[in-house]
Amino acid sequence: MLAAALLLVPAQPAPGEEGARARDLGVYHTYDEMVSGLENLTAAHPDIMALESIGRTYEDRDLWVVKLSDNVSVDEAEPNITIFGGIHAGELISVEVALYILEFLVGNYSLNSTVGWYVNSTQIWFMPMVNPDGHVFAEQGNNWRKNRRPTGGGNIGVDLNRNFGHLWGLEASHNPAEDNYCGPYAFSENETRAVARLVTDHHPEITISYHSYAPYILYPWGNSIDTEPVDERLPQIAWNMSQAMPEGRRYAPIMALGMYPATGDTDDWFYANLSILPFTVEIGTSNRPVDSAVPGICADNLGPAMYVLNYTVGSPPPPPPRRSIALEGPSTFGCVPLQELRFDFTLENTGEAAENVSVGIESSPEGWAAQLSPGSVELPPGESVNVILWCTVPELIPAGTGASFSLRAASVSGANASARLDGRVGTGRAVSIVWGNPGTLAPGQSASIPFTVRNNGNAFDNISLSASADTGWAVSQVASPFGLAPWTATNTFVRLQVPERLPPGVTRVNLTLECRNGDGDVRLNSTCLLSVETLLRLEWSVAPSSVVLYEGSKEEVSITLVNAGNVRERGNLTLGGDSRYASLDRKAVDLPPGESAMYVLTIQGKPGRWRVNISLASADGYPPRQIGVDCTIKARPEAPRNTLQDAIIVMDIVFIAIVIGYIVYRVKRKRRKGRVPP
Ligand code: 0X9
Ligand code: ZN
Repeated sequence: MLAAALLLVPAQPAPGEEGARARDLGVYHTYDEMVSGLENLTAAHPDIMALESIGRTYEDRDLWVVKLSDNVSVDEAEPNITIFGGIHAGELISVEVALYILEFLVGNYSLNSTVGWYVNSTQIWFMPMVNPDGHVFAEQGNNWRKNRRPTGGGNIGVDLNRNFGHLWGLEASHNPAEDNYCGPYAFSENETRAVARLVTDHHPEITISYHSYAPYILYPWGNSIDTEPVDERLPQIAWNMSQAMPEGRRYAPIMALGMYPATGDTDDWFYANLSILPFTVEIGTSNRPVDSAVPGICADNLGPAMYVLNYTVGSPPPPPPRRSIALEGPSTFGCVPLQELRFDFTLENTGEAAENVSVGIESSPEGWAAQLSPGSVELPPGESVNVILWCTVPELIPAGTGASFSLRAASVSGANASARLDGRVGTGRAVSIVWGNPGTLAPGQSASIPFTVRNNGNAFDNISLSASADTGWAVSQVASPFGLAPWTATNTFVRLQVPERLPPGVTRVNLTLECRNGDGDVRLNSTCLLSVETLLRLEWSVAPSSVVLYEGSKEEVSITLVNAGNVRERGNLTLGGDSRYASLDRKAVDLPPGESAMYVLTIQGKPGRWRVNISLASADGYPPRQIGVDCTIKARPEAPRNTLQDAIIVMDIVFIAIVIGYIVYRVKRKRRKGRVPP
């Protein structure tokens, strides 16, 4: 604004120039100063300003017009507004107000969003000095109103504000000598034709023509011939323009006719022919207020001009809500291989609208498989959510390796935020033991239990192992300490003496390895569950399998014992059952697995059937196992008899029986004969 104003500071007259032609106008612009000021301002703001001449005057001056708009080189479909000043030559303040409004808009274009909105959404045409010939004549100290074209009879000048075509000449002077001479015919003047072309070409919705002086804001009609009511918007806008001025210094909004009737002015023609809403602002109380009053007068007139812009395009749309998100979290970390990492980040919506945010992660180096939760979230303004980064440190990673995570949060709206987390892998020690399968062990076995020691850490480890088993079990050998490079493994074994005597069946035993590293820290205890099967299987074989003998004779039975189990069998054979006629040649048993021994069972005795039990009474507490042997002892047989002797014996018996039968018969007859009859 200040810069813009400086561009328009009037220059001192060049040395040698005629003072009469270029009198110092103080804060007021001469035509030349205005032209160079507009050229400078346009050069400084070529994006929004275009300076063009829309015609030339009788004295061959350019009629300058500035177009102010975005895309200034393009005629856009935006509302047009036209601002005029200096139609009447001596009304110097009217040029200053028009220039001031231009400077204000240009200077605040990129500083004030409302000004930016007005400039961007309209095309504003400034013609600050419609009557340059008259102005230059006034600059020379002359009291002048009209232009400077000779009109015959030694007269000069036409009142441009009487030369427009609506009801031309009806309420204006036809005397060329007079100040309000309307000219020989409508639009007889270059200036009025240029203005007519300008508004016809761009058809502004509203125009403001600055004049001085009377503190009025005028709207049509300005003549007394048109009697139909005007568009009701005219008095409303004029009223509001007035209200936009500082209280106490407001110009009265009245119909122009109320000032005085006249025809041929700009506004009646604009309104009648183009339906433009035209306003004439009669500035203040002087055509040329003292220099010191000029800035205040210009500022007072800013409000009505801004109101007109606002009326035309409204207020700027509210700025879009501020979009911003923030992502905060830790920035450094340390870790060891295989460590489960978790980091908490806070994602906050620091803007003014809901954000649909996705969070992504990149790991360097790759392979850390970092994950985020949640990956996307709907966040109302002002709210925040916890975003968790999960990651397992890779196993095979040397100490000192650097790693970094780049988190990037991006909203659908375009807001974004990022966070970075840098870390370093430290020394991590990890040892694992994997047991081989020792199978089922046997009692007394000297067993090798295989296992693998693996260094899963990223440091060299001196491994020392010590093994222990359940009470009574001897660990006879374990590998001496050995070095284990990172991520390597060693296969080794522990030797174990299985006790000889275990209860029959399966015995389970824990074998525990304690694994230490070089620092002596216990790193690992690993236990293997071993199974030992104690198999008792004594197989008896007896030959012959059943024994028959005669009393008085002796029979020997061969008893073979086979140890088909997996434990040594020790003890004594004992005889049980009907064992009084049986005896063993020996009793002691001591049979390693797989071996056999033979015993002799001798049977001798009285006739009968006898079952002899032979059982092993275990010296080791195993249950007795037995077998039975069936023995039959028969009586000694008599001398052999012949059949004749047997027949004689039978005949003897038959004879005796007959004799006895006869005697019995005889006795019974004698008793019957001696009886006396009754
Ligand atoms: O007479 C004019 O042209 C204007 N006033 S000035 O003092 N600046 O000369 C007023 C024009 C307003 N229109 C009508 N009153 N018709
Ligand atoms: Zn005027």
